[in-house]
Amino acid sequence: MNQLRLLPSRLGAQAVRLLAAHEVPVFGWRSRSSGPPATLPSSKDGGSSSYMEEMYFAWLENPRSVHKSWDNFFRKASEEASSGSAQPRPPSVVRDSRSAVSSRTKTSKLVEDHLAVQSLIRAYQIRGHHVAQLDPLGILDADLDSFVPSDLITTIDKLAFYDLQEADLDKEFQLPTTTFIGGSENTLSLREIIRRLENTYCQHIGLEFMFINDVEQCQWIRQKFETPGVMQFSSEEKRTLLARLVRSMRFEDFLARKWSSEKRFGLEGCEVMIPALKTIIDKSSEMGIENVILGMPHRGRLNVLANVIRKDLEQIFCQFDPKLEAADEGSGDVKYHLGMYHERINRVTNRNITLSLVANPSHLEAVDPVVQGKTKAEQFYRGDAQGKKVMSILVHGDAAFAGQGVVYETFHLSDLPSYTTNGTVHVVVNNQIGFTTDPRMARSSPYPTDVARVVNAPIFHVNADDPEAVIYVCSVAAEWRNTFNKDVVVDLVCYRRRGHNEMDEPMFTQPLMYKQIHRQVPVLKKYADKLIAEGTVTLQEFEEEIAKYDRICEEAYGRSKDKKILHIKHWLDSPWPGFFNVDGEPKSMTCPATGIPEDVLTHIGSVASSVPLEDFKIHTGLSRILRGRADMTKNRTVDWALAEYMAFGSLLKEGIHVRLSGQDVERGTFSHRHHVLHDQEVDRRTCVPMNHLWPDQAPYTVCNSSLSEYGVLGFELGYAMASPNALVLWEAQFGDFHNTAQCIIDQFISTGQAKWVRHNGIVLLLPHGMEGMGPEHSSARPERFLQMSNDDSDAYPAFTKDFEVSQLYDCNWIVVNCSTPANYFHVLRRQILLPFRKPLIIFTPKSLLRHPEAKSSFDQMVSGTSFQRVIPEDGAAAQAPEQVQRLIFCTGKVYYDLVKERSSQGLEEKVAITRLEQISPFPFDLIKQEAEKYPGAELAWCQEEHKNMGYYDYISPRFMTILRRTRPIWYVGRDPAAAPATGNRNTHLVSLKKFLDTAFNLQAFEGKTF
Ligand SMILES: Cc1ncc(C[n+]2csc(CCOP(=O)(O)OP(=O)(O)O)c2C)c(N)n1
Ligand SMILES: [Mg+2]
Repeated sequence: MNQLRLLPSRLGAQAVRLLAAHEVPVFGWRSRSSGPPATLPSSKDGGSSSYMEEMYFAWLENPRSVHKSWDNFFRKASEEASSGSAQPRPPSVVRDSRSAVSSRTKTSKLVEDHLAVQSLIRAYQIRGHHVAQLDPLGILDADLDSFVPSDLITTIDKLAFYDLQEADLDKEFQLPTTTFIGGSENTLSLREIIRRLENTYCQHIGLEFMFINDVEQCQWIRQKFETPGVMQFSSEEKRTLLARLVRSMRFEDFLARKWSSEKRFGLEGCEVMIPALKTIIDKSSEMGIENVILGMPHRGRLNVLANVIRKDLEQIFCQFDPKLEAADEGSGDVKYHLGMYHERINRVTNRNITLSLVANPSHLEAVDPVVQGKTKAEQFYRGDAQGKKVMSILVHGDAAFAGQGVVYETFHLSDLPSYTTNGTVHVVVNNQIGFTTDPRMARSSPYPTDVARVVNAPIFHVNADDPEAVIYVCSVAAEWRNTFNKDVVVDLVCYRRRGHNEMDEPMFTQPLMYKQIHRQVPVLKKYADKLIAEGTVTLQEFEEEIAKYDRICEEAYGRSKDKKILHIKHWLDSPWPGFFNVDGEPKSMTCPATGIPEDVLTHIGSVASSVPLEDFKIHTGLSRILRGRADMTKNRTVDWALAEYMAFGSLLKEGIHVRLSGQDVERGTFSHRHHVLHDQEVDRRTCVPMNHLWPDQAPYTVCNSSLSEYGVLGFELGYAMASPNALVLWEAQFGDFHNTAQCIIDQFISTGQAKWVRHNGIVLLLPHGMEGMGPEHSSARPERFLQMSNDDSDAYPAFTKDFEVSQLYDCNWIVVNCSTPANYFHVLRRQILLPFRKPLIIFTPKSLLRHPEAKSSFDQMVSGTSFQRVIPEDGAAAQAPEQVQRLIFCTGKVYYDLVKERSSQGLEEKVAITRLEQISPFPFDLIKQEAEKYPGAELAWCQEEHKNMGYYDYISPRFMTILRRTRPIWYVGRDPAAAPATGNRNTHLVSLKKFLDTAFNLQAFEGKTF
């Protein structure tokens, strides 16, 4: 690319290099070897390059059609290029070319000077932020580099870079259409041009936006910041800003005074974040936003709760009381992780606004996709397809924003049709440190915000000690979001007055920075002094404002002492009005039968085997599949895919929105689902038959996701958070890939209710099974989910009437491995018919999807039928249980291997096989019944997974408890191993045969003790 250059020859080699680094080649050279190579300023936003391009193409057609100066110019450039001298040239060559300029005509000089000035303007637009004064401490470079771009006129002598001289400063230049610095003027002197550019681009705001591939958007930003006098505030606005700063600062001071040794992750050094967030909210409310969903980390969170969300102060203060008792179930969470939901009138706009702060774990940035999912769902339920009513704001720390991969994954959801929230405002608290780590050791990108460039989000860096600049930037950011419905980043370059938390000594690791911080005048004082000096407020008014807020805090503190009990429910970020009773309890403790009338099954089956759109040509292979579905429906049977169809379709009929998301879920990784039909002749013409079931059905969304697990699972979890009346499913391509979303599973799904009393009914579909495909793609790691299940292995349960449902209510999640399509159908429906919500983990099949035996009859799905937690033996062995010598318990696909082997050995009467379909919570009652039914049988657990994996470690102590340790439960399965499966097909088959032999060797455990 480097040799592709053509610039006015008088721009020195360095200029050529610098511009080339930021510009794109725009000339469509006929071929690299035949024509002169070129790089010119991008034409995408118009300006000089387009003009030059025009000239160039005209010159190519006919050299005489352009002015002589252009002819000379292109001729010379062509010669240079073909002689190879377009490479950066030594200064002597540059000087030579400059002297050539002097011989040019006056017109040529005029054109070239104008081009130079255009380049200069563009240089500021592109690189001005590198020299903007962003660090309030004045000691660091926000972009981690002290270089000063050569093409910014930081000293007079740098005019020479453009072959301009001091004498040119007072010459008037025509302004290009790509700048707004002129206001109503079309021309300005060079001196004024430079002054205005410096003002816009090199003061307390640093703008990064010239990478955006859209002229209109670039123009919009230029207009917002370049237009003279844009940053003016009324005295009312200034007073509001001051009052907000007072609250922000005095809140932290108050906590520091009352609880000097408590962690609170104070905001000191970035107090401006409170007015910043409030401005974004005010401005958005003004533009019609009614619901703002916030996600943020620890820093300043209490302050945001108090001063942005407006949580009662006493509710916050009482959290510092060590004697406060918990009233709710679960373990709760620390105060700076809790969420919040609040509806109120926005005082600036006088409109209703709902604010929610999503509870989050300590894992930084993990909440980002969750907030996006919740936002998407809220937009969906309100029919707000454009995001005009609901929006999200994400606050980030500088180190986390740069370091955590989920930030990137979340950005990549921002423009996907089924995942977009129509623009998020990101606010980075860039205190230039992460715990004890210097950013120079923590990131390789110049700014912590560079990740946002991948989605063409503009990035506004701003010195956080200039509150007016911050407010202006935030208001533009909110407007940007509302205008273009795209993400935008506000980078608050600030400092951290104290250690990482209030107990930390920052001087251990950042001595020089903290020496400066100790000298730093707090922003409130600086701003108050400014307003007092300019006469906007008096000292007395300022002091009264402080006293007023201090009094508010003191009074709330007094009231907080009366609070003896903490209700985590008061910190719920997503209330579900009407779902629970007034005490927040389920309205019943029953689960209705999950079967459905046969005519509904038949109807869904017929739609699932049809193409509801006219003139829609599907693939012949798919026609075959649809015919198969029609046959099954006629024969009153279902396979896995059809059972899923029946479950989704019937819920849609009942008004339940269903959303299935994950990689390639539309077709299904195993090509079994086909929920989206593609017209074979018309590009992008698709049909989702599931949305053609009934005229008044709920909508069905099925969407192939980006190739992310962490981001997408977090998103779906957030989506499921918004309403209990939706079945939200995330499918892993193969079950093992869930481990890249482990943080969402551990920190939210498994523990969310215990920490935040928040129910969530998300369903995880995890393809699982040892099928000789090697160690990858085999195991969805059931052992991990089971190890995190909270049911007690050692407590002998009390078998009350509602044991089944109360067990479900008490658990942290439900783990199932269904062996029949009907049971899969029932468990999906039960998920919604339960009077509460729990995450559901389903290990789903691969080969069983097409296994001829793995079919269910309509009889197992019609009204009156239900999910079977255990499927007991129902063959010959069950007819004469006292004859049975061995009762094998198993789960999932291995059942079919066991049945086949039993049959081949003719052991149907001696060996019973019972399937555990709901593994957790453990169906103690049914297992007890089964074991007691076969009093003379040895009990064995058979699994295809290795012994240290799968289910054995979970079921074994539970069997012991329910059998009161009177009978052993023998293990049959693969030996312990490090990898989940072998990569060798033969080893796989040998080990399968080996454990099947053991399963039916009735002497295998003779003489063994337990
Ligand atoms: C995923 C994750 N890794 C590590 C930590 C531990 N940790 C807590 S705060 C912090 C530093 C965060 O720095 P930054 O994002 O700049 O926020 P700041 O505290 O400076 O506001 C670290 C490493 C964490 N909470 N989450
Ligand atoms: Mg930081």
